[in-house]
Amino acid sequence: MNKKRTDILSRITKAQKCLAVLIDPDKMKLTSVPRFIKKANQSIATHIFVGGSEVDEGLTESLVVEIKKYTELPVVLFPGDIIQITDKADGILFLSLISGRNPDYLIGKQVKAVSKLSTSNLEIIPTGYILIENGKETAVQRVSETKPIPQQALQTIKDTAKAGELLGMKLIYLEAGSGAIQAIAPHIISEVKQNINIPLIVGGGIRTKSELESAYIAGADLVVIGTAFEDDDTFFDDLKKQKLQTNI
Ligand code: 1GP
Repeated sequence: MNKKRTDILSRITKAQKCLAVLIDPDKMKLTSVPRFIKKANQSIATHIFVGGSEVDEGLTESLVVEIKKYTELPVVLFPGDIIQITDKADGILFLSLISGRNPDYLIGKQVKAVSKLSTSNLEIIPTGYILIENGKETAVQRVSETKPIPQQALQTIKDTAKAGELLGMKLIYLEAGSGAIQAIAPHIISEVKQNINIPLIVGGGIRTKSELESAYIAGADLVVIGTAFEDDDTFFDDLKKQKLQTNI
């Protein structure tokens, strides 16, 4: 276990901001991978995340193999389920959905994943995953049968993130959900960041360069964007290397 390196923790420790491009195996055709990844390579993206809430068996592995033909960027699994685990990637966010109260997503699926992970070389990154309400029901909410934390419940959001840190998690992920109407508000990012001593990932509903910059300025160490690239891959052109002011 833990032989490959994804660079996530080391880059963030050096105060470098990261951008992960999220690819959902259910939505990305293998034939679209070369063009998409070429554009990602020319952008400020630092990681490729692969995962989705509902993905058929086998799709993730073939997608990861195809992506790795075209990029040196670390490929990190962001799995919605155990069947998305493949040794072909470099690492995995080992998620616990700590905003919810469904034991399967807090610890059940993690226990079932161990036999697969113990024979893999993936870098395993324990991650406290916190779903925040965004204005519509998300796939994570539906599949996990959990409730997101309301944006107004700031103290609960902060305490949940801190509890994740105290449990030994290495990252906290504030998630508004794929295609969220409202991304995580900058004041929530900033309050959570000030209250924890581990790196912060933010994702869900970020569609523009200015929203990305706001998330970084508020304190996000790594931002995840999926839908905006899926809908229009010319968004990569706005994010070409050296175009952003933030130190990436
Ligand atoms: C979803 O946070 C990610 O898990 C990315 O969300 O697809 O809205 O960018 P978007």
